[in-house]
Amino acid sequence: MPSSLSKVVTIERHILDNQGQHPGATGRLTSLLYDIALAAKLIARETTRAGIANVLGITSGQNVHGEIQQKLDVYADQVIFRMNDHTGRVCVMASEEHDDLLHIPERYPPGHYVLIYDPLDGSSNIDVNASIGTIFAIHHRITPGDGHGTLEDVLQPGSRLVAAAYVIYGSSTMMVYSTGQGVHGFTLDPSIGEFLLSHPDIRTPSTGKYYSVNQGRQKHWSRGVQRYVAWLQGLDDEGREPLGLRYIGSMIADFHRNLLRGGVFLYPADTGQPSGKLRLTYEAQPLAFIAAQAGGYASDGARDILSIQPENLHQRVPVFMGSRDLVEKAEQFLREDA
Ligand code: P6P
Repeated sequence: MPSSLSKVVTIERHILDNQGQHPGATGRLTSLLYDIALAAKLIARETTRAGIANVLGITSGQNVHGEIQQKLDVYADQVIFRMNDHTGRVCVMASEEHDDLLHIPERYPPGHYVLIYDPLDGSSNIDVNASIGTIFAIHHRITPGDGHGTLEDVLQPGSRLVAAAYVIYGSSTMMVYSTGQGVHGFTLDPSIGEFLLSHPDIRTPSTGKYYSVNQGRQKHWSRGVQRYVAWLQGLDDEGREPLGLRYIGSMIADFHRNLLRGGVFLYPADTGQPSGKLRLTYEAQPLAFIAAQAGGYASDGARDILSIQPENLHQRVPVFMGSRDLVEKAEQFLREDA
């Protein structure tokens, strides 16, 4: 085989190759991940031409959080639902853009998996051409029977995730996923419309070069968080070099850079946001799963995010995630401050 072909590993090929490590695998998860990749390609196509395809700008609507919906938010949300509502692989979905569960239409058979997603995270950055992302979390259904999924199927701890993925629409479009067998990155080759393996077995360094936080909210943080960030800046020790501050206000972009280079992303609780800003089920849990699979860690400041039992679909959670040493240091400062 020509050497150039031996390097062409598509998502489907990689998942199928990996599937061998899942005894009793049926191929349903492989197909579901492929459906997700197709949705990502459609969203990528719109994001890369947003400025000319009249999909820039805002809609007249707001989402459940009172956030103004960007046209691309609505498009991405609809694409993901429609790519998965008829396949017979999903029993229920949930999206950042909808208050309630998204049920499979009666004309289609419900499936086995639960799909929870943030269709376009960081969408307020669309009009300024900053990288944005889509986040997916996949659970097995836990309620008996083969009918429609329920809220119980959705509100599971991250430790039970079957798979998680994110797509980053940046200088290139990448899909990063894990099914519990490590973390693997694929780059979209627009000339053939396929995601090709570009970052096999991603491991995040145990410590890092960057910290990512909205420094502008410093006066609203707890004393423990303020002391932690001062530590990251080396302000407590003349002899220790500071980490670089990298924060572009789009979590997927900050998370992805830190995953590859080492670092910590934090969105802590503060006086204005007592539970932080980020949502547990479709932002913190999937990224915590991926961080852990890459050798990193994600905490709410006190405990592993993957151990948290969600109480409701849109609950928020403080987030410290990335290089294990840096996240455990945050827990130490917050414990001392408790
Ligand atoms: P702030 C985008 O709205 C988002 O959910 C994340 O992608 C991002 O990291 C964060 O909010 C930015 O929030 O308060 O710093 O503007």
